Amino acid sequence: MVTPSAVKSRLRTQQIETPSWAYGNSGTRFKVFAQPGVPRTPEEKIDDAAQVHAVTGIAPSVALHIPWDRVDDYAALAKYAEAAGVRLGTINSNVFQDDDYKLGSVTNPDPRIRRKALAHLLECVDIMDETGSRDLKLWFSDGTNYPGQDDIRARQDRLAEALAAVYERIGAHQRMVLEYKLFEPAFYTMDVPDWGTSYAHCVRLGEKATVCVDTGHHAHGTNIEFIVAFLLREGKLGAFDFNSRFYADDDLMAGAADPFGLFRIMYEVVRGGGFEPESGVAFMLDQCHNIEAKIPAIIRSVLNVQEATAKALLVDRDELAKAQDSGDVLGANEVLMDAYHTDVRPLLAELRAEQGLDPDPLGAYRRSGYGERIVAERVGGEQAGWGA
Ligand code: PSV
Ligand code: MN
Ligand code: MN
Repeated sequence: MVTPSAVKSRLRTQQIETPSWAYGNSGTRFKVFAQPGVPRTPEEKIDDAAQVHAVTGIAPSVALHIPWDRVDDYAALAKYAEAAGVRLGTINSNVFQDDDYKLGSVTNPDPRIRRKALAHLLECVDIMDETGSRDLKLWFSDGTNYPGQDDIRARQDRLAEALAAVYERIGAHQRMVLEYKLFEPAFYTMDVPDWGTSYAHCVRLGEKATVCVDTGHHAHGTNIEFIVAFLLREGKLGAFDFNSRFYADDDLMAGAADPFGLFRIMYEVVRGGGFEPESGVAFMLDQCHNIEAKIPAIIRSVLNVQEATAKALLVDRDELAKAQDSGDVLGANEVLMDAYHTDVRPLLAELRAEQGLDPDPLGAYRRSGYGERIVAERVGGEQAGWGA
C-alpha cells in the first residue's frame, strides 16, 4: 500500500532543469514567430527560468547552450543565477550551426574542422569549470545524406577520438552525457543515431560518460521505457531531454502528446532507482514553444513531468510483484493502470501548499503580472533565442 504522504515526501526531492533556449524565440524551418517580451540576453532567460522555479518549486536550474548563451564572464552569470533563485546546470555544446559543419563536426573528413569542433567542446568544459556545472551534453548533428558520401566506419573512429579527448579533459566531478538522434539534419546516416551507439561509446570511455535519452529522437513505435530500464540496469542512464512529439523531433510540451508514455518512462525510472538523487540521472526539458506563450508552457511541462512522476510513485510495487510472480497478466496490468488513472492533482496541490507555494502554479504566474511586465520592459535589442 503506497501512502500519499510517502509519495509527497519523494516528490519533494524532484528537480527538473529547464533549457535557456525554450524561453527565446523559436520556430520551424518555415518561420520563426517573434513573441513580445522574450529574453534579449542570457540574464533575461535566467530571470524567466527563475519564475518557473518560483511557482513550481521543482525547477531550480537552467541549462545553457553555447554559443547561444555566450557571455564574457560565466562565473558572474552563475552568481546572477544564484541571486535570481536558480543555478546554472548542464552545458549543451553546439557544433551544428557554423557553415564549416556542413559535412560534420567531430566526424568531418577535414581534420581542420574536426579540430575546430573539438576546441569548442573543450571550451565548453572550461565554461563548466566557471559555472560549476556537472554535466556536458554532447549532441552531434553529424551524419551523411547519401550512400557512399563518407566512410561510416571512419566517422565512428573520428567520433571516438573526439569523445576520448573530451573525456580526458573533464574533471573528476564532471560527466559527459551523449545524446543520440535517429535522423535530422542528416537523412541517410547519423553518426550517433540510437541509444546503442551512444551506449557503446560511453562504455568504452568509462564511468563519467553516460547516455542522454531525448524522448523526441526515436523511430515511431520505439519502446522508450525499455531503453530506460536497460540503461538504468547498466548504470548508463545519465540524463533525459523531455519533450513530446507526434511525428518527429517536434519539441512540444513534455507529456502533451502521450502522457501515458511519460508515465511509463517515469515508472521505469522509479523502478530502476533513477529517481533517487544519488543515481545522478538529470531530468531536463528540451523544448521549443513556437506558437504558445513560453513561460506558461514551460510551467505546464514541468507540471506534466511532476504529474507523471506522482503516478509512477503511486504504483503499488508489492501488489505488482505479486501479480507478476503469479503470472496474473491482467492483474499486473491493472495495478499499473490504477496508478495511471489516479487523479494526482489534489495531492500535488496539497504538496505545494505544504511547501508554501500556491497550489495553482499557472494561476500564480498569471496573477504575478510578470508576463505583462516583460512585454512592457523588454523592448529593443536583439531577441535571443534558438539560433540567436
Ligand atoms: C537536437 O535535436 C537537440 O535535441 C539537442 O539536444 C540540441 O542541443 C537541442 O535539440 C537544441 O537544438
Ligand atoms: Mn535534445
Ligand atoms: Mn531534439
